[in-house]
Amino acid sequence: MSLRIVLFFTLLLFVLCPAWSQETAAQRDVRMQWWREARFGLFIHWGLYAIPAGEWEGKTEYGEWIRDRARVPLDEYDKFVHQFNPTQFNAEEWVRMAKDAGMNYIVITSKHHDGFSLFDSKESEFDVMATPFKRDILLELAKACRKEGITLCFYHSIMDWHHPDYLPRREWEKGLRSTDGADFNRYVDYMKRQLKELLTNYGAIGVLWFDGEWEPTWTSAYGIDLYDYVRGLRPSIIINNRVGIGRGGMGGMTKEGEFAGDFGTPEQEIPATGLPGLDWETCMTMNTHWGYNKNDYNWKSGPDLIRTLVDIASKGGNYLLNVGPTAEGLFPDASIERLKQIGAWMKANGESIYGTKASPFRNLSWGRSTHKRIPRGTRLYLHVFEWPADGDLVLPGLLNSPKKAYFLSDPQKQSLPITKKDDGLVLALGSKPRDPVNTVVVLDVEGSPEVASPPDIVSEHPVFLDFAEVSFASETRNTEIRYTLDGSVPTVQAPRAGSPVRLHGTTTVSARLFRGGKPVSPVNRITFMKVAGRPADHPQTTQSGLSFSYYEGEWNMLPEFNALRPISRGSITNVTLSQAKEEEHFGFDFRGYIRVPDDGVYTFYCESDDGSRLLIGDSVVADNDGRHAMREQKGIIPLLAGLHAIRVIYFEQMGGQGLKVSYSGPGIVKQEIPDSVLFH
Ligand code: FHN
Repeated sequence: MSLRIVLFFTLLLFVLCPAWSQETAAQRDVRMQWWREARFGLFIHWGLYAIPAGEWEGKTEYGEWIRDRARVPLDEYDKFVHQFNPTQFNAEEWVRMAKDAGMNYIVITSKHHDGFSLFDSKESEFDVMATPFKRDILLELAKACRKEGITLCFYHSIMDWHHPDYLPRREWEKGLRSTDGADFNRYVDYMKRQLKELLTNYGAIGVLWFDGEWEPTWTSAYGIDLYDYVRGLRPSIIINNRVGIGRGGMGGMTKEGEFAGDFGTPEQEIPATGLPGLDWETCMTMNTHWGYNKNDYNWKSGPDLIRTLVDIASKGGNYLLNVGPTAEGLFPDASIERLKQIGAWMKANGESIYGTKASPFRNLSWGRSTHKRIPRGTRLYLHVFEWPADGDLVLPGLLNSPKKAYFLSDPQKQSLPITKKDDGLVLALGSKPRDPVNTVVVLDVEGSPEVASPPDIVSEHPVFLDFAEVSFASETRNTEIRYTLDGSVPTVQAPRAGSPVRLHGTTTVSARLFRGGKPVSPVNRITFMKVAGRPADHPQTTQSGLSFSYYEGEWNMLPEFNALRPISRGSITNVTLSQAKEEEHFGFDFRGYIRVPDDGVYTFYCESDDGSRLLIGDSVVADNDGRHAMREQKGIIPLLAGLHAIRVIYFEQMGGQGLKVSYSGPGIVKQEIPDSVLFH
């Protein structure tokens, strides 16, 4: 085959599937390395919304969403362009505060949902050069970051409430802003041209942090194309999972099978455990708003923020902590104070965060741990939040041979006494913590971390009606599980776990790992309760389906519907939102009976955006209250065969909406509750 043909097919391959989609794991590790080691960054939400500072027509609860939440007409909001003049803005001061806080990167809003560009964009008149300030804020920030060795990153919103080609319009402005002539593809081209400006004119950019990906016009195809486009401009750039549509709500991780970008983005929450093999970053506010709100005094304390940073790092994640600057260009004093507190702790302990990996322990009652590899061993950083009353710190299940332990803040690194116990190590720390917020103890051990976590004791439910089957599991190699059924501590003489054990009455099951005839893990203990099922109800029901009451109002949590007057009532085949008269600010109260075929333990699931709750009789079984994207909560209840009163309540505040109710039970795999089992 001639060289020309080979070159042609090589080029074709590159065009059809860009190099990064062929990126090897090793190449990806190189690209992600700085970000994984950085661990801690500053989020900055800044724009025109800092001018109203959360207040509009006497209400003070707004933030960066003020144009939408307060329903500010476009021409009214655009007037802020003529007021934006942050004369006290000093990029070097901002970057210095971030660096002194121990932060390694800054993610700033190049454009938030309101469509205002915080940079000099040749593609838009709605940018910082149209304001009295007339300075390219991002260019000044880029120079300051380069000077201080901080990586600059951009947050860029896909959703755009200003550009005429962006669709959909806000619900409330559909009558105010025509969609005639709007061309979404033309908007995507505009967004790409702005991104080219951002990735060409401001030097090396570390991360593109997309957001506002949840509206129906944005698709996975657009997301993958945008990812490829951006990587084509900057092959080494890192892009979050909000470039696509695969994010699972505020939990932030990518749903199975969806395009995942380069890292997950939990928002205002931290995954319950580490997520091995996944890159993720939790973003959080210091108070309750991203954009500046002058009336928001609900500040998290410095110690809480430090422990949050440690908690996230101990699970292998990054922490992106937000500041919302004022219209004058200043960080709020409360933010500055907290950045200083964090910085003081990081100055003494940053080594225990940067470049570390997640804790090898499943959980530690007294704090957290992080670790990094050292020659022929592992350096464990033990973050002690709660000082042991007797001064002895227990490391449950640690199998490695210890080399040395000392306080990270001790310049002499004086050795701390170490005692090897059956199920772990004990470090004698003394009576007083060196740091009341978090004292870091360094423990060097031989080899890679090996922890004998307590074995899992597994059964379908913690309660049962007739009998339960219990099995045991552990990931720790070269060990055996021994168990008891009387609450006592398993010894080497106790039965060895094998086939499932059947329980016929309430039983406390205890299990422990043994190696070479010696216990090596803490004991795991669970009590399984034999319970009576809820007796069936005997209503005079004749009709299939449920009754419903429909309400309208503004709520942030589920209201007490019994105290409200419904807009309408009726009967309906199942739990659906089909009878809603509005897109937003409405609620439902569904009532009736569900027929369950057999005695047993049933699981009910409520998936909703926003809040929902499912009751059987007077018992709350699944509580999914609050404002959130589609999210599922579940609960169990033991029932006797027959009809049981069921009630589902729901509210939609604004943004996306949805409600899905499912169940599972004896002989019923998880499924949406069918019409056929509902009556009223
Ligand atoms: O709607 C935005 C919100 O304004 C803020 O930017 C957060 C921070 O990531 N993201 C979206 C809400 O999930």
